[in-house]
Amino acid sequence: MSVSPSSSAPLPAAADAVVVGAGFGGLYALHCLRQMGFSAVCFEAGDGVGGTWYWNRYPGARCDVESLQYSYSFSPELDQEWTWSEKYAPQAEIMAYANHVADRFDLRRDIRLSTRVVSATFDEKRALWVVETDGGGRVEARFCLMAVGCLSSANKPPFAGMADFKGPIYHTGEWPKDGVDFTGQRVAVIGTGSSAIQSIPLIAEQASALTVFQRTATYTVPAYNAPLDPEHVAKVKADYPALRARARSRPTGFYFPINTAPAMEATEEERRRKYEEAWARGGLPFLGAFGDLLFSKEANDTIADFAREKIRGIVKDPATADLLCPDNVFGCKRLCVDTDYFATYNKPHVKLVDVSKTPIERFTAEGIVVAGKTYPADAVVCATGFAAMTGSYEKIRITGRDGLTLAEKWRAGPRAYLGVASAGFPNLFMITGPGSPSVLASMIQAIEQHVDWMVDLMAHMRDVGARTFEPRVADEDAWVEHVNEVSQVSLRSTCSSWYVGANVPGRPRVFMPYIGGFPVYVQKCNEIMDGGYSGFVLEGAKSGKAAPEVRLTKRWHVPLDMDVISPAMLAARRVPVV
Ligand code: N01
Repeated sequence: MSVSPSSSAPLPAAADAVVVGAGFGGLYALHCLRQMGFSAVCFEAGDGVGGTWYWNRYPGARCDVESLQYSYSFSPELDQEWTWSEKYAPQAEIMAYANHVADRFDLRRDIRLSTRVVSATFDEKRALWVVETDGGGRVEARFCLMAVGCLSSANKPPFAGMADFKGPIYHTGEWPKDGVDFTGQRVAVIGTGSSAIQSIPLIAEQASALTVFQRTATYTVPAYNAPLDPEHVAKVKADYPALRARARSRPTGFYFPINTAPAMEATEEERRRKYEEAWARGGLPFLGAFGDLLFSKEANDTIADFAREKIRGIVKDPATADLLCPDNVFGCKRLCVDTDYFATYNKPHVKLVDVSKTPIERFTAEGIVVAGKTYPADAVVCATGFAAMTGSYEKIRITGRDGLTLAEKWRAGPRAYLGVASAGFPNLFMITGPGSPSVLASMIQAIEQHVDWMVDLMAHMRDVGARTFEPRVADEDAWVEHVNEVSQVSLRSTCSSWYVGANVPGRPRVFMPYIGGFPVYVQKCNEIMDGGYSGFVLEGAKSGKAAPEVRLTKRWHVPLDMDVISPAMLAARRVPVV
């Protein structure tokens, strides 16, 4: 892969905007800012672009939204010229795509790699953000766009005795650039979330012994990943805009068949047929087999029973199969998508250790101790996930009005209006921040919608001469309450997942993403924009200002797909989000 170097020119003292992070959010933000005539500097801690895909290089890492939709939709030319090789693109190909985008849109000249932002401080008098980096760099900017990612800050549980362990300890979210060869080694994997489920089958192919430490069993659906059929790709490309438009009107921002009928209105035979059909298609759309699976426990029990039956049908040892069968709500934690995950436990050198009741006691030089027994290992893989949604904000000292830090403001849980901005922090944007659909939508579409909306707001502020924008506290409070209220309707709020911050001890328990449906959220953003940014204070705006001009956001002004988001569903806040 040939890449042009990022900027080595002297850092400008000032820019219209600082972008923090050069993942998919940061890259698109840079592109849009340029398009609208704003100058920008983007800082990236990694030595390459790609964000979470840069760091998550563990074996088997790949997207689980189909590649033809897990990609930017803003450029018809890009859609035509890029060709994905597999149904679910592997990490290396997603990285190649991110690098291609950086080159094709000439983004690198504004990106500073290997540079971590350590603080962002709002200077109230001058209405400027002062952004400082670990290398001593400093830039002042009117706007700060946080493109720090939702799942980027690794969760590293501090197991006792880790320093004593004689072998290497890896985290899936900070995988070594040159890869790891486990051939002939005894490997321990801690965790059974998406990262573990993708990596375990491949680690098992190399390792001489593999021990998996499971705290919570996981539901996972087969990926049936395969090379993409060129005819299918050509068909999609012949009418790509139509697919993109359909995706935009769907609850998750990507398109797949959804059956909105309630599960309990079907007969047992009909339900089974639907589940079998959906299982045969595989992937996240399995949860779209019926419309009420995340709203009715009775309905959910039927899909959970079906999934447990599948596990028992694959795993030969009944005791291991029992341990692998989750007993919580199906899809409550993020559903996983796998290739040969359960079958891996049929291999004689793969063992599962239950740490749900007897947690990992400690590491020793030789391995990992559970209930007084040492499980020997030459290497340990922590597939222990992320401090989701807010973890990357916590790593930067962000100080707003009156010296208030974001960490202090968010101590009891994140508070942000629409998940795009937080009162007390003027001119600070949060791309896919807490309170927006973010991780419950196809991430790249969620990013694009946010960035389009944000840059349109910046352009409007320029039109009307506003110095700052900031949410009104009352509107922010009402939004946070709404996000919480909508989450209560879904069974997803009922378990200890990273959606509620429960995977990291000590974090406040708050359902962080907006679960009311991506297009419903987009409509709300559009309404707020069309209403002259109601809910926001635009300080310094000239009176008699014109209505905001809809620029980049135009493509998000699409009607809801009433086949899957009916008025009744909207009234009951039961929009099926898989
Ligand atoms: O992290 P996770 P992940 N002792 O939090 C366990 C996205 N993603 O990196 O469930 C023992 O899901 C923890 O146990 P428990 C996707 O959105 C996407 O796998 O908390 N175990 C759990 O089993 C995903 O949901 C892809 O009880 C401990 C595991 O570690 C999100 O990222 C691929 C422990 C962590 O699972 C996070 O996935 C990968 C402890 N002290 C990730 N602490 C795609 O396919 C934690 N665990 C696109």
